[in-house]
Amino acid sequence: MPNEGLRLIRQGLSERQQRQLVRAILAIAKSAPFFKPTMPRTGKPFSVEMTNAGSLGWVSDKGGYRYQPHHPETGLAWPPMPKLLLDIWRQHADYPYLPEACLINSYRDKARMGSHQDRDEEDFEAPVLSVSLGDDAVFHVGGTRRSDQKSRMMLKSGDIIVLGGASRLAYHGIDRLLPGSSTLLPDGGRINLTLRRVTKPVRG
Ligand code: MD6
Ligand code: FE
Repeated sequence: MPNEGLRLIRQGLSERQQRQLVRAILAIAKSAPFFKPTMPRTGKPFSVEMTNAGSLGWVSDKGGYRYQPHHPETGLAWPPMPKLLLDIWRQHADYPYLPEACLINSYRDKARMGSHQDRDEEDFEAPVLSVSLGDDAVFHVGGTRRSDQKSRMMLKSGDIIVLGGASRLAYHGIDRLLPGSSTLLPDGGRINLTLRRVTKPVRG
């Protein structure tokens, strides 16, 4: 079956919840400012800016892709994960342990996200859950080989995607934004949040 384990929950967040999350993210960005990650080998900057919340955050630079407990520029611990996100995870992730990282990607204008797998976590049993806020974006998802056929869908503000099971290691990315399609964010653009369990839980 194509894309088994992929769930798209259209309008999984109410408008009120979306506004609440935007406020939480703006507060996070005050103590953990958005930074521009770079590609490990080439040093080429990403077209998105990133920051994180939670006990671990995803970063990329000359040292490679990794999770670390502190911001790469300020050296400070990442701000705590907003409670609303933990509630969303409990509701939709179908996984008994809480996420440790919330990667916050900020897109403006022509920013995009090349096709990739999320595979820097220790445990692929846990899904990755994503929340979209702001402008519409064209999302693509394929199989576990880069060359597999891709399907495309429009992600709108408030939509949730869960990549789990057979889709946990599916290639996916963002082709482009539809600038000006949402008024949610004060400066326009799009923010995507991805919630991840990073370490293997100690099962009792
Ligand atoms: C984005 N999303 O929507 C990029 N990763 O901006 C992702 O890279 C992603 O949507 C893992 C699971 C769901 C996703
Ligand atoms: Fe991803």
